[in-house]
Formats: sequence, C-alpha cells, structure tokens
Amino acid sequence: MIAVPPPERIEKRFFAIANRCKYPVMRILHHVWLSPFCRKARIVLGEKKVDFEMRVEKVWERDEAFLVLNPAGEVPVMVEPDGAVIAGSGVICEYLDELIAEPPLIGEHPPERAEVRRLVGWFDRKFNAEVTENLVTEKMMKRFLGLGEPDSAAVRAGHVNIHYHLDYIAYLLERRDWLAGNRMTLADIAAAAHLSAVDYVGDVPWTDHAAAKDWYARIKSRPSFRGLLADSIAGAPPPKHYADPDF
Ligand SMILES: N[C@@H](CCC(=O)N[C@@H](CS)C(=O)NCC(=O)O)C(=O)O
Repeated sequence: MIAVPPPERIEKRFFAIANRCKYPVMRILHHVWLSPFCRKARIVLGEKKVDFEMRVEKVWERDEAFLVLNPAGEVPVMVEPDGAVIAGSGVICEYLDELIAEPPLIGEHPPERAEVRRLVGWFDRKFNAEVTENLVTEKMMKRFLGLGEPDSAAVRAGHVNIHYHLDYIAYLLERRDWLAGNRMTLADIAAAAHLSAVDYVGDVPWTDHAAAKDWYARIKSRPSFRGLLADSIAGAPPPKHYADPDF
C-alpha cells in the first residue's frame, strides 16, 4: 500500500514548490552605494554568514515595483527567499539577530541590549545628521543626483563634528573592549558602517584619533567587512587607504 502523507504535509510541500517558482531562492538586499544603513545590513548579513545578492535601487526614481516593497521609498530592503519583505536597516538587523542566533549582535541581557540600542541610535541619528549627511551626502549624493555643488558650510560642520564623535568612541573604548561592552555588537557595526562611508570619501582624520583607528582596524579585518572594502563606484573610486588593513 502507498503511504499518503497527511494533508497538511502535502499543503506545506505545495507551497514550498509554488514559492520556489514565484520567488527568487536567494535573499536579496536592495541598496544604494555608500548608504550607511545598507552597509550596516550588509555587515550583519556577513556576520550571520548569510548568502545574499545585492540589487542597486535608484530610490530617487520612485520605481513603482520598489514602492510596493517599501512604501517609504527607502533602502535597505531585504526580500527573503519565500518573498517576505523586511524593510529598514533597524528592522532587518533585529530580524536577522532573532532568526540566526550566532553570533548574538544585540546582546543577551536587557541592560546590554539597551546600551547596544542606545549606541545604534547615536550613530544612525546623531552621527548621521552631524557627520554622514554633511560629508557623504553633500559630496557624493549631490554629485550623482546632479543637485549642484556641496554646501561648504555643511561640509565644514561635518569636518568639525567628526572629531567629537571619534573622541566619544575613544571615551567608550577606555572603559570597554568594544563600544557597547566586552564583545562586538550592532553598536560597533552601526558606527563602522557610517565611518566606512565617510572613509570612502577620504574624510576620517584617523591620524588624530589613535584609539578609534585601532578599533576600526579590528572591524575592518573581519570577513563580514570584505564586501564593503571591495566597493568601488564608477567614476568615484575610494582613496588608496580605504581597503588597506594598515591604513
Ligand atoms: N531609518 C532608515 C533610513 C534609511 C535611509 O535613510 N535610506 C536612504 C539612503 S541612505 C534612502 O533610501 N533615501 C531615499 C529617500 O529618502 O528618498 C533605515 O535605517 O533603514
């Protein structure tokens, strides 16, 4: 007699096959070059040892198919092999940390998790507004989008502000091995994602900030960072030291 699987198993298998036809098998990360938020998601995917493909999304074109994925019109957006859409860097990183246990990137205990999230917010909001926007967005995004010359007052502000942030990194590292505690977490990844974008435009004053430089060298040497270091935008390559482990 032929053993017939129970209906719920047939149903599961049917959906697995149907999904395979309908959706790509690989995880896809929609991104734009030099976005610190996309870089943060890329490093987390690397730390979790997850294979993924990257698709450049011209967010400024407001493509309808992309707006269906994320009505906010922002990258990063991750599409899972089963078609599930995860939008926003914070959501993607939390989702991956819940989905794949090792290595834990948001900490184990509530106080540790609170400190990781405080620092992720620090870099994604404060550093972004005071440094990344003033240097990377002004210099690169404006150029690519044909929005004119960088605002020199904004660029000057970015050059001044970055020193305070590198000092703050040194202050934290006098007390801990990594930014949020004694292991590497999403706080380090968020900070490094922003700094790597600023480093791409050659605007991180590493020589004045030895402690921050040593910490960045540790992150830079991780396999999860390799993809970022290989980035080279046509017509705007990074400075030589960008990919160099002994920068
Ligand atoms: N809070 C969002 C911010 C993402 C974000 O600002 N993405 C920018 C690129 S760096 C974007 O897609 N901007 C397109 C737009 O605002 O139209 C996140 O963490 O993912």
